[in-house]
Amino acid sequence: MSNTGPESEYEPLFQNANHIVVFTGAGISAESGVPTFRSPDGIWAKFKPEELANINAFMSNPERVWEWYQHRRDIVEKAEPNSGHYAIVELERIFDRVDIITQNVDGLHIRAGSTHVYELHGSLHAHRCLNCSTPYTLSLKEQGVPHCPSCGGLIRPGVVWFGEDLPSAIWQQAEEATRSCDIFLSVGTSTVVYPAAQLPFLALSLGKHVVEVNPEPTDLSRQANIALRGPAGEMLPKLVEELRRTRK
Ligand code: BJW
Ligand code: ZN
Repeated sequence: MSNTGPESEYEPLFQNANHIVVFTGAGISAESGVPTFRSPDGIWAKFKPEELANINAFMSNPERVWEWYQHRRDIVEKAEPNSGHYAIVELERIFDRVDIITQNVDGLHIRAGSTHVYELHGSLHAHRCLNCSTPYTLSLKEQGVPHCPSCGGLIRPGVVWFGEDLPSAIWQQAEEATRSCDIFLSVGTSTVVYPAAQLPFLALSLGKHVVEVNPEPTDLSRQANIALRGPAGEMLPKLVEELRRTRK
């Protein structure tokens, strides 16, 4: 079943649900001015992931990779959460348990005020030593790639690059939330990067109700119980409004 807007059709799905998981990707932050990865004007249209988002790229040209992340930090620091992020915060007034599993590294769910946020791919604001993994706090004055005060190793961005494992405790929490939820809401993700993309399919295999919000169809769309076609900043506030009206 697919849908073009939040109609009463989905009400029964949400009526008795207590626990909702919201799984997000770059699309939720698009309306905050943060570029997505795989859109025609997205990050991977301008840069090659193999040159920037893996450990070999960093090892062979740390300054270039660092500069690219600095540029992205600048964009994110100027950005504000949008109505989609705030609608997700509002879900906490409607459901007993709300878990946000995000692939995003921009920190906008946390800035919007969501309580339980699992950052599967790390954060643009976290850094650690490549050599000894000691966390590192970036200072504003710093130019170029910093070195670790403990061992002199290069400091790397605290994000998950291709070929790297996801942080295991966060992954386990995300999996547990997916296994125990009633509704799995997938928002603004192309659902192509694994293992994160396993989660909506795990939810489907366990018989959870899966709802997708995305202006474009994805690999998930045909299997989702409901696919809401439109931007998150419009569809999520409408969904929340409808839930407030119907779930008293
Ligand atoms: C809107 C909207 C609006 C627009 N409202 N919606 C073959 C070879 C090699 C590796 C692999 C392979 N097959 C599988 C792998 C593994 C690989 C993988 O999945 N690759 C596939 C791409 C093929 N995965 C990994 O490597 C992962 N690790 C791993 O598997 O470890 C085990 C292993 C060990 C050793 C060797 C191999 C494996 C790690 C994945 C890490 C992903 N990292 C990135 C970069 C993070 C750091 C950074 O930001 O720089 O994470 S890649 C990038 O993609 C980023 C995102 O989190 C991730 C997902 O993208 P997302 O969020 O879905 O964005 P888009 O742009 O794709 O989609 C946006 C969507 O929004 C679109 O659908 C729009 O329509 C929609 N949208 N506006 C709502 N307003
Ligand atoms: Zn170190």
